[in-house]
Order: sequence, then structure tokens, then C-alpha cells
Amino acid sequence: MSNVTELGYVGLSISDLDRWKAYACEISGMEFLDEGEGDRVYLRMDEWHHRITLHIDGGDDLAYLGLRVAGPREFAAMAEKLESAGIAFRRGSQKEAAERRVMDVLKLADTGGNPLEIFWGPQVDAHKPFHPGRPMFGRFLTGANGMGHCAVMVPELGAAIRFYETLGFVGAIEYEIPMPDGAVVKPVFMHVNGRQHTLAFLPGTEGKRINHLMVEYTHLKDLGIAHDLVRARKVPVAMQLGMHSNDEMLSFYNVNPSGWAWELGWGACDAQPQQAYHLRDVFGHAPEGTGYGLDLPMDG
Ligand code: MBD
Ligand code: FE
Repeated sequence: MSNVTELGYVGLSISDLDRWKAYACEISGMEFLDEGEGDRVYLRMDEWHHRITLHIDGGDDLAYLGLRVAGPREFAAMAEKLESAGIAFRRGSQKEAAERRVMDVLKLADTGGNPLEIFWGPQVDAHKPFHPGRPMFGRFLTGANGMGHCAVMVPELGAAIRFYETLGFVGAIEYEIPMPDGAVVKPVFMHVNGRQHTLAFLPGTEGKRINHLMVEYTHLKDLGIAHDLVRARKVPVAMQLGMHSNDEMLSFYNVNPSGWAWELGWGACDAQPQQAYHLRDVFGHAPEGTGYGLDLPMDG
């Protein structure tokens, strides 16, 4: 088996570090880590060295998604599989692997040009307890289900599905959302572990590569506190609190200092063995702020 096992880490291009630090740590509860490298800082969510790298280069978009494989054998098998599928990739140097705090890394791009890194062996600082950026009742739900999920833009859904199936992802269209103008939006959701989806795909090439990043709390109280803080600090909300139909997660979408949506959630169900599709969400999720790629009438 050479399949991706989890969304292990994410690299983000940012411009305003002070705002990002206050946002990610004081609102979301992530731990800030500066290793003195100058051009980047880290956000911790658990005992891993980091789950998010903030690259201070002004891009304000996704820099790369880090997809984990189990170990060196799976990593070698993945490289062989990519080669025989005709998918272009580059082997990262040992310096590049060390830069990501992993044992080995491959660099490639998906069918939408979204930069991907496939790696094995993250640095896990088991001796260094996660210390949240604000008091938390629980933790971020990571473990075998990875750090969360990410929704990215791709020009064509069919090609993206075939590409990610090669990497070991399973999934399909899970919504047919009727738009006011008569169009129907059909997002795709794919999983690699117990998390109902690890990646989601929306059709389009306009704007940023990333639509949103989702992180999940173990305790509903922490989602509630984040929601209060977002409202108190007047952080824009792209989609209001509600429950998704596919993963049954209670979540809301607020806008981070790079101007794209950060989904905070709690209570998702596991990935199911069979596919289904939905026309709307269970309740809530009404669009609020427009222009963040989430102007979807998920509330029916
Ligand atoms: C999700 O996580 C999501 O972001 C959307 C738009 C629909 C269902 C689940
Ligand atoms: Fe989501």
C-alpha cells in the first residue's frame, strides 16, 4: 500500500504576521512557534513540531498541502506509482525535507496547480505538550484523522478525482446545490482515513487556490468560545454556524487575515463506506459575508 494516510501539514503564504498571530492563537487556540528563521513561523495544534507553517512572503494563499504516507516503503511505492501514472514530481533534497521537519518529501502539483508535498516521518515533539494560544477545554481533533480538511479550486472535477484516486483518495460529488441563477454547484469530497473528507474540490480558476481550511475541536465549548471571539472582534463571517449534511459537523466560516475562509468545527461523523449526495445542509450555514467563494445557499 502506498496511499496517502492524512493531511499532515499545510503551508500558508501570508503578509501580516502580527494579525495572523493574534488571529490563529487568540481566536482559534493554536500555539505559536518561532524558530528564528526569519521568513516563517509555525502554528502547533498537537504534539507535532507544527501543523501549519506561515511563510511571510505576501502571497496570502495556500503555499502547499503536506500529504503523509506511512513510512519509507510506502514513500518509495508512491514515487513508483506516480511515475507509472505519468504524474510529474520532484524528489526533495535532504535539506528540503529537514526544512519541513520530515524524513523525506516529494514535490508535485495537482490538476489545478495546487502545490502538494508527499512525505513520511514528521518530527513529533512528544516531550513538548501542546500549549494552546488561549485557554481550551479540549484539544484540536487530529490523530489518525490528520489535522483537518482543506477545500481547493480545480478547473475540472473529473480530472481532479482521477488524480487524487491515484494518491489513494476515495470520494465523489456529495452536494447538488441549486443557485439562485439556475446553475447547480456540485462540490467533490474525498477521504483517506476516518475523517469524512480530507480534501474538497470546487470548480473554478478565479481568485485564490484555497477556498477554506477546516480544523476541528474535541469540545463544543471551544467552538463556542471561538465563535464568541470572532463576533466580539468583528472578524468577517463568510458562512454562519450550521450543520453540514455530509459529515454532520457543526461549524462556521470566518475570514482570516489573508482574506480566505477558516472553518472551525466540532462533532463530525466518520467517513461512510457508501456515497450519498445532498441538496442543502441540515440547518444554518446561511451565507453572510460575500466574496469569499462561499456564496452558496447551503441553508436551502
Ligand atoms: C464541508 O466541510 C464544507 O466546507 C462544505 C461547503 C460542505 C460540506 C462540508
Ligand atoms: Fe469544509
